[in-house]
Amino acid sequence: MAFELPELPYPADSLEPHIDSKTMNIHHGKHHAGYTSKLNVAVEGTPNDNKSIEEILSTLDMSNNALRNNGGGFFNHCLFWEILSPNKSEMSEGLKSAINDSFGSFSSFKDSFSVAASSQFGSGWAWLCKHPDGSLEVCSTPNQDNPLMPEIGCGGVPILCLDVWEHAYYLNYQNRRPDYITNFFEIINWEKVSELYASN
Ligand code: MN3
Repeated sequence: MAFELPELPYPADSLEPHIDSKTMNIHHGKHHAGYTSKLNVAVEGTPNDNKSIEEILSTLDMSNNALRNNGGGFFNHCLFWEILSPNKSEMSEGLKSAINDSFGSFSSFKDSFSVAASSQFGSGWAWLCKHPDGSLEVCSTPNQDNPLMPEIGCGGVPILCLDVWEHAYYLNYQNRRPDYITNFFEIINWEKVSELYASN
């Protein structure tokens, strides 16, 4: 059962001016498509062949670089497209109070997430994760690693993420990663993040 590249849930130009359509098209159609097909090569004929991506990542042998990089790349981008939206939405009361309980305020959460995203050296991701007790944690990971993988040092289920690889922003922002991070907050699908908070 092969993994499939999901369609973008909105038109590629609809996140402009925050993320430009050329970046979206290359990012989804080339980068994410590449991770997807290489993931399929990495699982074909192995015991991982019929497992969900979450199961593959949570039981990953971290020395299996093909699976680590392409499985991570597949999962991370699937989540990333889902938690973006051209439409403004409100977060649930449940998520709002979890953010206040874990960070003190939305503004402290935003600062903490922005620092995680800006201080990740080189390529990687920033994450908001939910622990089993409902509390939230912000962290960052290098390359295509993510919090589902073993030995990552940040735990829980990821419910929000930001791709800080240069391919995610360089055409529009060049070296201005901080501006990309600021604008990311204009296009977060809080309804989806709230759904993920409630269901995980
Ligand atoms: Mn990417």
